[in-house]
Amino acid sequence: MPDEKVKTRDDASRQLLDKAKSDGVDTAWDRYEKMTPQCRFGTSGICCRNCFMGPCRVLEGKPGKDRGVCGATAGTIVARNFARMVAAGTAAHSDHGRGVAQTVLMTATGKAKDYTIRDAGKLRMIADVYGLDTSGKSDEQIAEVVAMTALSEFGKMEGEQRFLSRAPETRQKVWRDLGVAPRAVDREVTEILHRTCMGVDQDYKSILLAASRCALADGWGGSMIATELQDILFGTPIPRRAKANLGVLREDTVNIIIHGHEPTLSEMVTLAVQDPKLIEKAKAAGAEGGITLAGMCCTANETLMRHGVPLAGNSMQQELALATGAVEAMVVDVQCIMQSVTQVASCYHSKIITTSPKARITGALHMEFHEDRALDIAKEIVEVAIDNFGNRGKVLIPDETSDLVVGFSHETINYMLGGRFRASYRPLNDNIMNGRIRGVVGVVGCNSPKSSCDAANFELVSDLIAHDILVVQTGCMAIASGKQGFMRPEVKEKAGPGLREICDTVGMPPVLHSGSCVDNSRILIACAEMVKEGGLGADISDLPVAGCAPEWMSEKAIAIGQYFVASGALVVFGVGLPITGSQEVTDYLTGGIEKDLGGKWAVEPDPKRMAEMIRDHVESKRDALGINEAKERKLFDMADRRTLEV
Ligand code: SF4
Ligand code: MSK
Repeated sequence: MPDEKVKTRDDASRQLLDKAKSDGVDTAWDRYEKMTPQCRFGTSGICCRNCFMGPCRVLEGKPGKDRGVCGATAGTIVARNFARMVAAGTAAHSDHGRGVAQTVLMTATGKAKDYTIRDAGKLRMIADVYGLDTSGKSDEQIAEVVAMTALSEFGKMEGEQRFLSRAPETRQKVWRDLGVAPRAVDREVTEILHRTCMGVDQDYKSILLAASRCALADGWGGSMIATELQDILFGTPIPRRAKANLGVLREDTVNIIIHGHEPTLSEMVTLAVQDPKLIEKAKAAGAEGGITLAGMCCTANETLMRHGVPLAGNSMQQELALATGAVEAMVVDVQCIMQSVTQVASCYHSKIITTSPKARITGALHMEFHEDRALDIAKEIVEVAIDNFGNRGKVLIPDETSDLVVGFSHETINYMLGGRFRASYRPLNDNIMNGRIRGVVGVVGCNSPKSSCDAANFELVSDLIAHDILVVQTGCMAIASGKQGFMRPEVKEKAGPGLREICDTVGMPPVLHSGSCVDNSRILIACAEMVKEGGLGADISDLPVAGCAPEWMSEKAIAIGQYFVASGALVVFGVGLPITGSQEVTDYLTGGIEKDLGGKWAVEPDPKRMAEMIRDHVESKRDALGINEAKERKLFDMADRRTLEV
């Protein structure tokens, strides 16, 4: 087993790994060790248990072992498993989006009194995208119709996802010509489950095209609905300063961690911890500093972007936060919550509070959240944490925090680059065209015990900004960069000369925090806007952009990767991809799909080589656009001057 230094690059995590060990607490790293070597049929995607004639584990190219009991080939099995991961990821993001739409509807109709419409401008913009008539209507009236329209996107009988209209027209045509323009979100998820049932779709390419359609229903459907309607309800993020890492917890306060994904509850907890009565109660319980609220995973990103709530950490720090012994309550909703949190919490005094009707954990305290009495429930949760303060034992809070500036929504980038009166992507496009910025790369996704946590992010981001590539981040990799100090404007000193000059002029860091996992849809919109602004080709596939997830683990990451590939981007994953059991699937996803959709997958576990691969891709796109040709300075003669229009 690797030592602590190899397990994680993060100092705070290393201190707590030592503490967990001396406290006799098992973490994901320990369990990973016990699981290794992991099953190669599973890691290469060739284990099928889609019916009970199996399970079947096939070996491509091994006569007699190369087909399942039903005759399914490795290609079919790998494609089916991949498509099911896409469907699961799409379902997770999209169910999140549906929940937000329901909250907007309840707010608009007065059934969720603790919420309000915070971004009326975005509300009207989305109404416009949906083609709704807003004249003479109040915000609440518009919000009701927008929410109903968004909800219909999940189960409508006819038509395509309405947000596809936000993509460049060339891209929309690619999707329609190939038959992958997504219809209702639920239909795409259901259809994948049907197609991959025993004895249905048995052509790897057909399955993978359906997976693309399903993934697009996530990126340009469910996730985009989540992002846009959250902005309407909670406000579109703007730049603000914050702090990151486990050092944000305090010995003299009641510490509450909000963990998961959906901000409907965490917004209310953010309000509840500001209640003077609850602060007094915490002080009376012996917490002289009051209450500290900190975030974990994507809930952290949501409340960080909108309120500056400090980041406790990313996915692999959830058990370590509890090992501080300083967490009175970890309040969780859905997604990326390890079942082990109750086990770790039982070694300390921490309470794990589950809140979603969809997600219970054996051993946790369940305090179900309902939007109609949102703030009251949030206050009850905070009271449970305060009452638990007296049970605290010995604590170890690492003295590790980093400053960061966050809140770079697509609108903010637009505004920062173009200014209030001419907000546009023109300056970004111009600076890409003149070469000061070589390209834009999204570094996103989870972390995992399969690689040294946060290490690949550090190598990759350092390399990309040093080579004048603007980095945009979401999810747990955004948190990694926050902890590593990449999101301070001063980091421009580590950027190449061109990017540094832009950062100086605009006053932004070279690494932009753009939000949570569903907020990858902000990156789709940014790409679409870059195309529409002009000068960088006619499609997203022409742009010098790429996406990568160096430490991914969740099915949601596969859905995100596939919707970026299907939108025309190169997507590079570290740690592996469960497709290697079939050469034809691997060849298609890492090559042939580019002809169909303009994007493709690549796998590269080494972050240095991943950076090189991405830079080569960015430069090849620049070459194809003709913007790498050195432009000679031309002195105009009289004939030239006559041709100039004045
Ligand atoms: Fe085996 Fe075919 Fe059943 Fe899969 S669907 S478990 S390959 S028999
Ligand atoms: S939280 S999906 S571990 S990024 Fe969105 Fe982090 Fe990955 Fe969960």
